[in-house]
Amino acid sequence: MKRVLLTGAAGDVGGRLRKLLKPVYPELRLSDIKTPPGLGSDEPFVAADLAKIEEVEKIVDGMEGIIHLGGFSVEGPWETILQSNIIGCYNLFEAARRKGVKRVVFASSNHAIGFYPRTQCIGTDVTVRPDSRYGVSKAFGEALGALYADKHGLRVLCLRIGNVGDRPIDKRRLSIWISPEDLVQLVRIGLEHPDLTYEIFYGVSFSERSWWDNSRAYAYGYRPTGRAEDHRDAALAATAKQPPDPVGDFFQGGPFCSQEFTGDRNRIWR
Ligand code: 15L
Repeated sequence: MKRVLLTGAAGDVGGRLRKLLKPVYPELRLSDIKTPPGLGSDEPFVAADLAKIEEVEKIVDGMEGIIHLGGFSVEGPWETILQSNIIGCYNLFEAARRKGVKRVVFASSNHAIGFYPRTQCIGTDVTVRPDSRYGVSKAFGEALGALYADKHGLRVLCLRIGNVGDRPIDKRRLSIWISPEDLVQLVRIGLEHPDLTYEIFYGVSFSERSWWDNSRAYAYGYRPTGRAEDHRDAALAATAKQPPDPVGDFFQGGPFCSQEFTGDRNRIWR
């Protein structure tokens, strides 16, 4: 695998991946709607609006693999989610098919399953329970990936990413944090593993507090090096300063669940 495209290269996660992946894929092509900060002369960049398929076809042309981080990365108004994450994601998979791309690693999110309670450990085979329009768009992307894998033979890995950072920043993130290095490990499984056809993994480092059974990732050789519990004291201290959030603190998706919430928590899960 040589010719790899990274969408969403101007974002925080894109910026981290771009640096870590360059030694692995020296020809890495970057794309985003805006120019990434500090672009090097050895970093080919092609701007594209994901909502315009002609532009997406140009960025995927000649690529063997795609890491698709592009789109809107938090909850937003429907029109924003529709253009960036629904139409944009469709354009990405459809352009990949038209241009003969072999593999796509799709950045899904924990918010596709955010309305599971923290008391439950779930695998990747559960019914999706999105906690936001954003989470719905990630569930849509996972379904689209399955369609293109089953119908067109694209190899697709969906990563339900928890929270990427140098360390877990609060109690919730102790359960869902992933180090950038561990994310690279998962991305490389998606781009290189010979047996992969379609899979969903959780994008999470090692955590004793995990809410997720990530055995599918381990079966493909994933061996996380990040250990959330090493950062426990600072993360718990940060949460102790935050106001209580009865809905967000109960569900895996945290504040994405409590935002705009008008339901009855006890009717969803007891
Ligand atoms: C996500 O999916 C977001 O992209 C990221 O900004 C964080 O909010 C993360 O989830 C999280 O749940 O912490």
